[in-house]
Amino acid sequence: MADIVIINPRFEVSYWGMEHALPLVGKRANLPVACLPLLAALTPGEHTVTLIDENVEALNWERLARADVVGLTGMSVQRHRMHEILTELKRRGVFTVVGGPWVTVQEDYFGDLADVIFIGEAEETWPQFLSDWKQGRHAPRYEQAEKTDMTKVPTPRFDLLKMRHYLFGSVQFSRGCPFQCEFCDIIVTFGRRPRLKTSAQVIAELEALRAQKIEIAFIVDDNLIGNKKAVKVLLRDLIAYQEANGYPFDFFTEASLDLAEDDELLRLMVDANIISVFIGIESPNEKSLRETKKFQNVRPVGTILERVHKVQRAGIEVWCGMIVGFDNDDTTIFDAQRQFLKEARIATAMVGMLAAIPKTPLHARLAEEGRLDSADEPEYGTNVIPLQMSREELRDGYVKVMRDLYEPEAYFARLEELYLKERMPYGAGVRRYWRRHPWSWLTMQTKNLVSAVVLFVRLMRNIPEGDLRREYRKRLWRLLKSRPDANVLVLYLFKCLMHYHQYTLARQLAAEDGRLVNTF
Ligand code: B12
Ligand code: SF4
Repeated sequence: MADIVIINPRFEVSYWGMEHALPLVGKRANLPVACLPLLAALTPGEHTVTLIDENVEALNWERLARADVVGLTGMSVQRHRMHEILTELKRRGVFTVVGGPWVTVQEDYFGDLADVIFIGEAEETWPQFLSDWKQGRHAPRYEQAEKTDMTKVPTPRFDLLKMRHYLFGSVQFSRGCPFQCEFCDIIVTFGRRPRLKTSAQVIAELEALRAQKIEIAFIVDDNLIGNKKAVKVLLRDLIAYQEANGYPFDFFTEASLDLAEDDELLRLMVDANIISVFIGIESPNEKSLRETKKFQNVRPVGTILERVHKVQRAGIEVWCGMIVGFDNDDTTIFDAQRQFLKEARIATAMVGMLAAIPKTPLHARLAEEGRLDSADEPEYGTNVIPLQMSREELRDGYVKVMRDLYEPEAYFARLEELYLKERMPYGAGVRRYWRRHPWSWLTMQTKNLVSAVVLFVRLMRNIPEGDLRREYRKRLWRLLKSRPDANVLVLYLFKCLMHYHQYTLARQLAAEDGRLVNTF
């Protein structure tokens, strides 16, 4: 029997990390990384597993030194901390294993600090390693020959995490994405054939979250609609589950823009109460989209704007990822991005400089062209050397776009355009349910009002900048006058919270001594 500890190291500040906002509402992390509770569930019962999220609790080195195996996960924005932790564990003679998105694409990054590395999915390799380790004949590197059969993935052990410290929960329906974007490492790791769990697995996962009192969950799929036919079956069962249980969950997720081409899928997602979807739009520049093989965004089925508006009209808020610095981008791209996002009414837009992740086709192409900066932390924030502008122009343009997007006036103009002018039918699915269940509606309205008051008080008490507090009050008041609805009010308070993080991040980027944070 082994004493196993699996750690999610501390994150550096990032766009989605919400680090500037979380303390305002008494939370320590946005959501638990999905691999921790999953790896625990994959561990044979003869071993004991302890999960530690360093974003939630500090590491206890003495405790770690007693473990038989310490495992680390991590993304690019955790690599420095992973390195530090591994160095300390090595010093203490601890046996270490590393897996997750970063080591998967940068296998040699930790050198001898890691005794074993795992490349990609680990549903088969993790139990295999434990069996090998027990017999004293483990390999230094594990990689599955076949992609994971998602119908066999167990229910994550959320009970081993301190769930009360997270803002949201996480649940996974599928892995893989059928598209072929040149910069994307997801398809390199998880493949282009979407693989789904069964409805029974998903519902078991939701029940496990409910047992932890989680009400908002991120569906952490690479692309929820990678296999539209199969996901529709799942969504129908999810709707039945929501109906039968009084709509216990609000969801948000990630999907590709072709969502707008399928009315039935849109309706099912709305009915399942998926309230926001993150879409990789990347660029209003068609040439850049073609260059990067994002062909799903340039299909002759209407403009990108029309498609975004269609998703919004159905009742799902669109969040998006945008990229500047493609080979077909010159310095006019920055204004084009700003203009596009304004017209698209997208408040929550993560803009990043094109970055070449190792193992992607983009990385291979740029290496061949001699256009890669090999520094671990490139001076200009990305390892890509742009074609039609200087590195300074790219960096400064990116920082300025971020800064401009999150100026309160610009941000709330986008938000008000969507919620006050267009009056996006937010939460249309659950509202249909509430019309049939007025008692449930009343309970939720009351609950939302209480949450709104709590959130409002926290924001007003904890945001140090008086001008921002005034701005938020003004916008909330405007909302209340035009759309007095407790459900939308809570959402708006969340949007203020998110704004606070993004605004602070953008300001820090623009500061003279600010560290350049890219989305990679
Ligand atoms: C959902 C998601 C998010 C969510 C949730 C993040 C979270 N905290 O959990 C949100 C939207 C908040 C998010 C944010 C960010 N994300 Co993100 N995200 C994803 C996505 C789509 C799925 C991740 C997931 O939960 N998968 C499901 C779990 C079960 O899979 P897994 O973690 O890969 O684990 C499996 C294996 O890797 C392995 N494994 C993992 N760890 C370990 C450890 C050991 C010891 C072992 C044995 C095995 C093992 O076993 C698991 C089972 O097979 C991935 C893409 C992808 N498919 O990887 C990007 C991805 C991980 N994100 C990425 C990035 C860059 C970010 C941000 C930094 C972006 C930004 N600038 O804001 C932020 C970080 C914010 C933060 N502090 O949380 C990158 C990382 C790049 C890299 N190669 O390192 C990815 C790969 C996407 C991409 N290419 O851009 N993200
Ligand atoms: S749509 Fe998203 S997940 Fe799919 S290949 Fe493109 S970037 Fe990757």
